[in-house]
Formats: sequence, C-alpha cells, structure tokens
Amino acid sequence: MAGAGISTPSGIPDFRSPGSGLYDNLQQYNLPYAEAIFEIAFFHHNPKPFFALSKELYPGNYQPNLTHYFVRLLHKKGLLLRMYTQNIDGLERLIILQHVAAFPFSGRDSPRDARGGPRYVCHSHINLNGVGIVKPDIIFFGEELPLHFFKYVTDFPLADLLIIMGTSLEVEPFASLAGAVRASVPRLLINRDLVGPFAMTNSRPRDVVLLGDVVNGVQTLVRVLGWTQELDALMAAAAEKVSSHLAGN
Ligand code: CNA
Repeated sequence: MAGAGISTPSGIPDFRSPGSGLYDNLQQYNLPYAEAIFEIAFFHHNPKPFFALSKELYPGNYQPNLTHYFVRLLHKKGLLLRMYTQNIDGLERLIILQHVAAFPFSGRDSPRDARGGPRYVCHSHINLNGVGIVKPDIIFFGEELPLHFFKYVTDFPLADLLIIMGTSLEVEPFASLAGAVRASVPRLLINRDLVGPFAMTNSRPRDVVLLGDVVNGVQTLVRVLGWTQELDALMAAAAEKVSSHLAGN
C-alpha cells in the first residue's frame, strides 16, 4: 500500500507534511478550504485549480525514485501480488513501461497513459459556461471507487506480507485495507511517522516499523535482503529506458 510519501523523494509534495505539503501551499488557488481542490463537487463548480495543479504533475516533470523501482523488483521476483496506490502522479506506471501487459497494477493501462500520467478520458462532460470539461480518470473525494479497488476482497486474505509506504492512512476506505490481511501476517510500515493502526494500542504483535525517510527505509530492507546490486542494476537500466522513451526514441 502506498501514498504520496513515496513520491516526495521525486520532488512531488504530499498532502499533509507540515510546511511542504500541498495543504499548506494552496493559497495561490484561492480555495474555500484545501481539500476542495480534490473534491468532485468543487471540481464541477471550478475545475481550474485542479487543472493548474495537475499540469504540474505532467509526465516528464518528475521521475520515479528508488521506492518505485523496489516495487518493480518485487514484481520481477514474482513476489508482488498487487500494488495499491493512492497516487495520481503516474510514477508507478512509468516504471512498468517494459511490462505493461503483465504487471498486476491496481489500475488500468491504456496506450494514452504510456508516458505515465493519469488517463484523460471523457468521463463526464461538464458544461461550464458552455465549455466541455474532460475529467481525468482519477478518483476525487466524493466519487465512487472503481470496481478494481474491490479486488482487495480476494487479494488481502492471500497476502503473507503487507508493506505500507509513505501514507498517512487518513483516507478511507483505503486506510482500512491495512486491517484486511490475516491477523498472523506481518505488516511493515516504512514512513516518516507512525500512522493508522501502527500508532494505536491495537497494533499487532507482528507489526514492524521502519521510521524515517522512505528511501532510507527501503534501502535498509533491500540491503538486508541482499538485493542492493540487483536494484541498482534495475534502476540504471529502467532510467535509461524511461529517458529515451520521454525523448521520443
Ligand atoms: P498524505 O496524507 O500527505 O501522507 C503522506 C505520508 O507520507 C505522511 O505520513 C508523511 O509523513 C509521509 N512521508 C512524506 N514524505 C516522506 C518521506 N520522504 N519518507 C517517509 N515518509 C514520508 O498522503 P496520502 O497518500 O496518505 O493521502 C492520500 C491522498 C494524497 C490521495 O488522495 C492522493 O491522491 C493524494 N496525493 C497524491 C500525490 C501524488 O500522486 N504524488 C501527491 C499529493 C497528494
């Protein structure tokens, strides 16, 4: 399970980190309150702030970091059942360019998102002063979750390890997925602060926490597993492929 914290090392601000998080830096958009920028009702009323922000996230502006490649390595080793991400930056998609058809990513792939960004589909045409607005295929606050989210019902009981990285576990129903693995299954949190069940008295005996920067945490785990060289090689090869893809070769 992942959140905005896995992309801050790529330079993309998260929501809630004090000072650097988006919620502390939205003054320019003149919003009634910070969350409005991701609310469907507000988007219908005024989509401009969302589009201004999402232009920032346009593919090519940011690159995947070691945490994304770690997920790729898990997949390569046949150890990844599925990645559940809350992120809209598309960096997970960017690392799967070579394996689009095979990666069990909890999203849908289409030729148009091959550059890694969210798909822009004609979900709903909203009539705003006579102008049709195309809504990106991401889930806003206040929208129904897509059907593929509910794969968790069969995925989570099958898991024998749950890794949670870079999320405040504040947003439901995503946050509650952490409780959907079997009680005997170890849960590893790699995050700057204690969140969700890890911060509560109902944490489980097999819970493990690597507090601090997510890249350092993942590097530590990878070192203990003896995978450092393999991850380095994967990153070098993939980064080369990504840059030549973005350059249009
Ligand atoms: P959040 O609520 O902002 O929480 C981020 C968590 O990650 C916090 O606990 C931080 O302490 C932690 N964190 C941040 N940077 C690091 C770091 N370098 N090392 C370790 N821990 C770190 O974000 P969530 O994802 O939990 O909230 C869900 C929202 C955020 C979803 O609706 C997303 O769409 C939305 N979001 C996505 C992006 C993106 O796509 N990159 C950016 C900002 C917000």
